[in-house]
Amino acid sequence: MTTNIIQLANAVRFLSIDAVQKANSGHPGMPMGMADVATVLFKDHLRFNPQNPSWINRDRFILSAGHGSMLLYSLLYLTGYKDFTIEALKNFRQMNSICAGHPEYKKNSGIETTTGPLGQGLGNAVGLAVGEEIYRKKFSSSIVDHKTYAIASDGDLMEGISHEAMSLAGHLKLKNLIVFFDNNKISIDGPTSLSFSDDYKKRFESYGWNFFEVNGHNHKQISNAIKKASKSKKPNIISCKTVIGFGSPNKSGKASSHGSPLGDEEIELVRKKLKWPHTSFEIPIDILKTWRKIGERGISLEKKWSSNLNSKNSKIKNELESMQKNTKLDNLDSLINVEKEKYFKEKPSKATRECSSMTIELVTKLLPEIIGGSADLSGSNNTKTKNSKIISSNDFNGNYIHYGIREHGMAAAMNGLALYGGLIPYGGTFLIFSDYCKPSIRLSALMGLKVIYVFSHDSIGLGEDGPTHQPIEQLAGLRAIPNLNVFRPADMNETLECWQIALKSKKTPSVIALSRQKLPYINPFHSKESKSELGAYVVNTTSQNSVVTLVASGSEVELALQAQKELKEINIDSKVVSMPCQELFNQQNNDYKNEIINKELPVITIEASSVSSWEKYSKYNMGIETFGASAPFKEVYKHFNLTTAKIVELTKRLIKK
Ligand SMILES: Cc1ncc(C[n+]2csc(CCOP(=O)(O)OP(=O)(O)O)c2C)c(N)n1
Repeated sequence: MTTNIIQLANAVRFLSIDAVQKANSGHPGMPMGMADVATVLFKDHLRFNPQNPSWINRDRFILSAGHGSMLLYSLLYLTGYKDFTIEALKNFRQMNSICAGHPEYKKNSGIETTTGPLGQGLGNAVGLAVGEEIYRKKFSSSIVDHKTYAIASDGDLMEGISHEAMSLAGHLKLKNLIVFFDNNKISIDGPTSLSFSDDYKKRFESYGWNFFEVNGHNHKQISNAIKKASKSKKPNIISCKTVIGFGSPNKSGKASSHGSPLGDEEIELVRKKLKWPHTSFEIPIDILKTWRKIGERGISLEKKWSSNLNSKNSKIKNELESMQKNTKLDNLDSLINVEKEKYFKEKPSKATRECSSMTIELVTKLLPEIIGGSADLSGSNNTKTKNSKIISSNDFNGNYIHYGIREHGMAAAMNGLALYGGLIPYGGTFLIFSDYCKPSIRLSALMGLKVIYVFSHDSIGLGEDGPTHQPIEQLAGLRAIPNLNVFRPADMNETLECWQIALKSKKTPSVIALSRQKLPYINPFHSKESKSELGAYVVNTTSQNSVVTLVASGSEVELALQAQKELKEINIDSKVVSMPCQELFNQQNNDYKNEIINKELPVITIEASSVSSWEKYSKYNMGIETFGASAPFKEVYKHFNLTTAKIVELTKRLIKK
């Protein structure tokens, strides 16, 4: 241990202490405890370039224990990331500050992912490490060969998601993944012994990880463990025995340092104890210079890397660029249009999960950067196609991951894949189990990532599996998430269009809910323009003077169209609207919205699901407000009064005929 490195670590500690104190809120204990580990990592191991935070071959650094955000912000400031000025640090936790309470992903800033919900960062790190393997395989280790580092706390490792994520990483032998476990044995309620007695070593080794143990305040031990981990053939976890609130005479080793400012008096005592005589936010120039030099090393690292890349065949360089920027997406529209035209002629009656499969097969031919998968429901979600090539521990030259029954881990890993750069992940399970992915879906939306969730078996239409498997409130719950497009296509045409929108979407993740049961082709006219892009459109009107509007999504569009026929037989004219995406419809101008849903006439909405997300369009909502039932699907529909007879009956009542 040289004095210098202790001072470097203390700079991280005191910036964290001071920022939390100034904000009068935050978590000083974790950054104080992990400052040594982070300093060794950034000083001697991490490859990064603050001048270009998006350099594709940088090592990724994920702070899964997001509550320790000041650790990250201090490091980004000290090493010279331009968004992280001393002023920004002083604005910790204030409105619009880059130094938010928990790290919030911002492209090109140095914050690789949004963390705070414990365990998510670890799941992201697994996805990022898979991303690295995929890129390395495609472009060779002379172009892509970097590590993914993460810091995980007791809380991260207690969360269920950590089991899924780490088990998957072990299975895939993600050797470039190195996790530091902040083993301070303290969480909010007190010592972790209150609730936890797992044997970590056995646990991690059984996943197929290397387990190292170091004193997290011993720089040499930390560095040696990183060196060993760097050469391994498996994922690595370095358990760092640390003291939370290190340096605080009265609060170190105690839960009291976890989540509140230390207080002025205690801070003075820490300054004395750690021999840091400087004022609040003051970093002596020599220490700052040393840190900045560490950051500057990245410039030459990247330069060297670039000249190596430039010396290669230009085809490789172009491919790398094309993959990162998804340039092949430019050809998507024409590809989709050809298919739309073809199916307009064929008018296939198919379950939309099959339509989705046909679309996936099509688009994966064009876009090698699409990385699919399923949580053990490939055949049911129809996510695996003839173009799917399995990714395994000995072959990352594929585009499909068997995630196993690990929905939460899958969703978090997909966020990591999307964050990697250029990769477009999609992953499947039943809509009912979207609940198992929900915390990660929320983060896809919060971060604005292009992640595509393929959720089949989207209603009581799945039939005999019964209420445990029949989603009721899931669509409404997903629609309540800001910045998430929830698609529920009705036929092949809409499925193609929904996939097209999802793939082109820049900052919004997508859910595509798909039927298990066969549905008719409902698209009445061929148009190159995407109708689904408007969120809703008129499928059929029996007269310009329709007296009722029937609005439905997915499988219930068929029901609405049948009811329309029956209404016509008794001289009631109606308009049927398909609404594959409420979020996109809500974004249209008022003229269009009024044209589609004329509120002067009765509007009936029909969806085999909770009605709560439809009440904004109408008072008359046909749906399901209880759990489902176990029976053949047509009977279940009848049981819940989702029938044409009931639509006709309600219409008659509303128009008083
Ligand atoms: C999913 C989730 N549950 C609960 C919390 C609230 N929370 C924040 S930190 C924390 C645990 C703190 O213990 P640890 O992870 O050991 O962090 P340390 O005390 O070492 O900083 C909890 C429960 C959270 N952020 N995420």
